[in-house]
Amino acid sequence: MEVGNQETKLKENHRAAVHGNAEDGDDNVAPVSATFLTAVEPVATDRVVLAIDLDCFYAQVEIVARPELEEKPVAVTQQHIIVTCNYVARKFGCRKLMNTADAVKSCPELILINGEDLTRYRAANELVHQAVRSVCGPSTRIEKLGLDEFFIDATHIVDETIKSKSYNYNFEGFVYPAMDQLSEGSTAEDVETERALMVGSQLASRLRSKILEDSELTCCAGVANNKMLAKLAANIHKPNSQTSLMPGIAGSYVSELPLRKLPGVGWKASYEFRQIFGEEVKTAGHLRSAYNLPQLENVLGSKKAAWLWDLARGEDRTEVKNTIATKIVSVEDSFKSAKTWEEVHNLTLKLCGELKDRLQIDAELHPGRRASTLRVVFRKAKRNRESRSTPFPDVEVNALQHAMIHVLKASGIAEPFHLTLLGVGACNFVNLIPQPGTSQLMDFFSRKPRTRAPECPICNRSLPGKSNADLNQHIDMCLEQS
Ligand code: TTP
Ligand code: MG
Repeated sequence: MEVGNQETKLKENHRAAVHGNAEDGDDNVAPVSATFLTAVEPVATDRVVLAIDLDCFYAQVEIVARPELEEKPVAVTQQHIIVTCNYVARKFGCRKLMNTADAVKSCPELILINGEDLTRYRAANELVHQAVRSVCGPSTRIEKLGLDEFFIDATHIVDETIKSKSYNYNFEGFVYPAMDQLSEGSTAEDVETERALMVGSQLASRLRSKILEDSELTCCAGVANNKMLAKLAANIHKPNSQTSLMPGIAGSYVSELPLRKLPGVGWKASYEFRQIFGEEVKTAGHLRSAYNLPQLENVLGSKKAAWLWDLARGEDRTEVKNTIATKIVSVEDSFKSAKTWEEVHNLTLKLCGELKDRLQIDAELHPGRRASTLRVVFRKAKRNRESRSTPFPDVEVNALQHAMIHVLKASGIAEPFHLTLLGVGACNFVNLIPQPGTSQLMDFFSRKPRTRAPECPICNRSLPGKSNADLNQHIDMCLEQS
């Protein structure tokens, strides 16, 4: 069971020993906490990274579409290979990348589904991505790896949650190592790190619930101080679970792993390592006892040696890359009623200031992209929300506000108002950084953004040849539905 003795013990331990009480307003960290007897070389702990890995992804997508398959063994095939199978089939010995004939031999009841058309899996991936984005907000780095894995740099969310004291004193899901391997006596820094991971585990739990709610898909999550450890942590308890990996134990946990199991070490590299290091060097621990960094550099060259050396110690400084751009950056505010232009003026000023801040963050996350459309949303009294768009002005508060008010006036809004919601957003981003070998290079030199059909920022559909009014109507419809 996921929430068991281990968690209860941790709750008690943390409540009693780690941080005092969130409500008592005491920021001081208690000096005594849980730490690990077997700790070796602690890893850098300044970040909180989450890894999300969907369970038997293609098989789950198929089962969601055909719920009658849920209790049955199901495998998805591509060219006579099982690319994945559900956990019912795994109980019968079916495995990923097994030959279909062998899989059927070990499980004659196995239901085979052709998974060569990826459309459904891509759509499910997008749903999951939207769910992750909606929980983490627009300024969080989210990196997509393949169709079923995501890394999230949760550092700033965790920091803010701790600052606002809006967290509980319990880890969600499993913690590695189990409580009986913990002992007393850690530094204030360890306590801070544990607290950050604990808050990260609560975020991971919210993410998993949201993913399930929006896509009906279960997943595993790992919570740790870097990408590599988060990915390893996600694999500790499968399926439909989450695990937080404590930094004190990370080095010794990684030591036990065969080199092939280190994230990023494929078959080719592990074969090469066997040739170079010999049969005795099976695990990361073996490697660390047999070589030091300069020796490793001698045999692998400096770049590869540095990479493997870090991996073998559970260290990973690589950033979570923001591979998925948000389609719309927006802010909105609802209120009882705004009745005058003066009130609208103040509200729009505030919103445009916030939008500018968000766009500055967006510019850091996606250097070179620029919004081409400003979208204004409003609601009159209890009516449905309406939206209008206009070409995007400068990213300056006054220019944004001027454009926003212009749009509101043009939409026929006039005193006496009864506005209950106002919002403003930037969308239809175009990339001004040239992609070598594409027509964008020419666009860049002529300083013009690439022209393309406008896209609905909600459903992402391309809407060529639509008038502004049609576009607005389409987006309103999507907003309503979403
Ligand atoms: P994985 O995450 O490796 O596996 P999984 O999600 O099916 O199962 P698990 O519960 O162990 O995480 O791969 C994700 C999807 O990628 C998988 O559902 C099918 C597809 N896939 C391929 O297309 N080719 C492959 O070689 C593998 C391993 C997976
Ligand atoms: Mg998976």
